[in-house]
Amino acid sequence: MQVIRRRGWEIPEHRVTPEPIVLNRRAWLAAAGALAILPAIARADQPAAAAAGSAPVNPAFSNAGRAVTDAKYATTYNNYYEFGTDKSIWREAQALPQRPWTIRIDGMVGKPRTIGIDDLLAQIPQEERIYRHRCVEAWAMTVPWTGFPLSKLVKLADPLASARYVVFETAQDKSMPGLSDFYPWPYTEGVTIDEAANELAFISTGLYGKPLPPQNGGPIRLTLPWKYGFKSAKSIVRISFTDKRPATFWEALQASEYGFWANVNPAVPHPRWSQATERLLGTNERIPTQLFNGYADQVAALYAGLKNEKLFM
Ligand SMILES: Nc1nc2c(c(=O)[nH]1)N[C@H]1C(S)=C(S)[C@@H](COP(=O)(O)O)O[C@H]1N2
Ligand SMILES: [Mo]
Repeated sequence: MQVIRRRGWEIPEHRVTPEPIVLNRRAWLAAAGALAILPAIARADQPAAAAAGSAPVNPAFSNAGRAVTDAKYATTYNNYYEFGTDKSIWREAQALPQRPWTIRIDGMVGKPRTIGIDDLLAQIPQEERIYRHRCVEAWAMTVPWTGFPLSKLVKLADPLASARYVVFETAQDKSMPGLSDFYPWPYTEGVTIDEAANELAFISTGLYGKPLPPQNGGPIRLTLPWKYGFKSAKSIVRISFTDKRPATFWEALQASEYGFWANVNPAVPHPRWSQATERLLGTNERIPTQLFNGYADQVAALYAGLKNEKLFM
């Protein structure tokens, strides 16, 4: 990953968030939620609606304490190395087919299997959550994701009691020019079983009330708001359970810069830059970075027993 270079089209704007529009959308979503009490027969063909990315807002995550980033920035400024190392791969990423899409569930599970994404969406109710996102490169955004808690997917996968880590492997597709580069593909990330069980750990299938765009990791990605963004693996095709800590993509590439834990911490600089502040996409405002990206109350306890681990990078 490289140091931020400001692109011509990242013109600072005064207020990226058209708050009334966000509120209107929420009101609309609330109305859509009210429709959900219609008889089941009216919902029998809902997988299409679920796949469309809109779902009722979870009130516990309806306010991330920051203005929501304008969708045009979050969907056109992306890290997706399979498509190339610069931030403007969103057009190229449109070539990644979003259907059919299957996810292999294997390793230490009761019954290894492959599940189609629409099957999965039909089995787990969707909700919307507004989360802050902090890239290790010191840019940040605040966006509404649609999806479901990772814990629900773990439950469905039915891991053995001896499983200690959940490993996510992501797509390798012929539409991806970056796969010819020397990186240790496939992009792999992992969390502990305890991290996966945390309320904040989320699987995203939508963004801004629409299906998750390919450049943001469509059709299905991980979203871990207290960790640096590289942990949130995009376009997942395989979820494995294991008792050994996995070799993850960025750690394999450069362990001194991108560690397994990667919890956001303003006090631990990246070897090549400070992590004390972050730049908000859209406004380019620079604000202080918070420990665990401001989610310490929900996640700090996960790491209480790991004093000797290199926790934050
Ligand atoms: N498969 C895959 N997942 C990935 C990446 C990637 O290059 N490939 N980049 C990561 C990084 S560094 C960040 S910051 C986030 C960016 O997500 P966004 O483009 O939706 O903002 O995706 C993460 N997930
Ligand atoms: Mo990142």
